[in-house]
Amino acid sequence: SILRPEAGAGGDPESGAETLASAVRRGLTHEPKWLPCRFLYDATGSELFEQICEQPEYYPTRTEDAILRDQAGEMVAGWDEAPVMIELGSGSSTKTRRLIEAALDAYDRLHYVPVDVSETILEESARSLVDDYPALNVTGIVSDYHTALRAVRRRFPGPKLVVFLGSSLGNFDDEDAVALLRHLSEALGPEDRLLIGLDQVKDAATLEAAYDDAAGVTARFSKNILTRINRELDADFDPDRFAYQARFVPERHRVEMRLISDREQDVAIPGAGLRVRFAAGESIHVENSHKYTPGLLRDLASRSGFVEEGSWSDPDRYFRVQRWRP
Ligand code: AVJ
Repeated sequence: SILRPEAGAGGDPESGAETLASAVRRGLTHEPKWLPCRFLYDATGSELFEQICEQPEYYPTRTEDAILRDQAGEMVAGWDEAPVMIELGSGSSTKTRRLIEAALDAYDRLHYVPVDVSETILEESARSLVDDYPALNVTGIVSDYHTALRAVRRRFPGPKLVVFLGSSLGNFDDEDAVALLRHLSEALGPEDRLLIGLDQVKDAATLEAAYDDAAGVTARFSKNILTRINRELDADFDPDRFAYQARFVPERHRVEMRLISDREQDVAIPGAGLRVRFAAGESIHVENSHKYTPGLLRDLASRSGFVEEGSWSDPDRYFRVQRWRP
């Protein structure tokens, strides 16, 4: 079944409430120019992201999958009966199958609750999971993370294992990451756990290649935000007049992704009531992908009201999955 909880009053601007037009007005009149990365994921952007995951340079997806393949049993152990497994930003749930299978092995049955803003993705993944695992019960929640957490607390009183994989938290700035995780730690009870997967700091060349693959898929993914603004706000961006750049900034422990105007140019965005001037070399900051070390993870956990309980990595230490208790 599918739940559609109502968002709370007020709401923060990144929670899904802000329209593209308003984000474009806010971001492209700001100095330096920027756009919220969640607008990268329209149908084309989601398709391109799937292709990114298959690029040889983009190691996070396959590395996390290998960690789960080998160590999922330990990650889901420790309860007398199956905790409800809540997955934030479930996407297509492929890696989650490792955890679902481990939990079904350990507990024989499982209630899996994927949370995603896309109802289509939820429906598709719920259907194929239910077809494949007769002992699995699936309830999808269509909402942003904050709204979902409130709904989960009301509806599922028993022990919970919240799963937040794929380095999805990597898109959040430090303060926003702590705010989300703090909200989560406050929503969880003493029997509940968080399983979080985050990409790790490594040499700049490996990181920059992962975010600027030779086939140009990540560049197309980033430029798709301009195409989307053209389509939805009737703008006249020429994506070919922007170069794509990915830079690792060690002080900020993140890869920063930008589109850089290759000349001085004006862009009309009627749907946002805006004309925007770009100087030659001026950039739009479109995404950050934060990278962690074991020390940064410990800080993140403690600032968010969590304590580390388990930690699993790959032989190269490229990626890490941790289990935290509130
Ligand atoms: C979906 C946030 C995990 O940061 O690795 C990949 C997004 N952007 N390539 C990441 C992304 C460009 C991805 N996350």
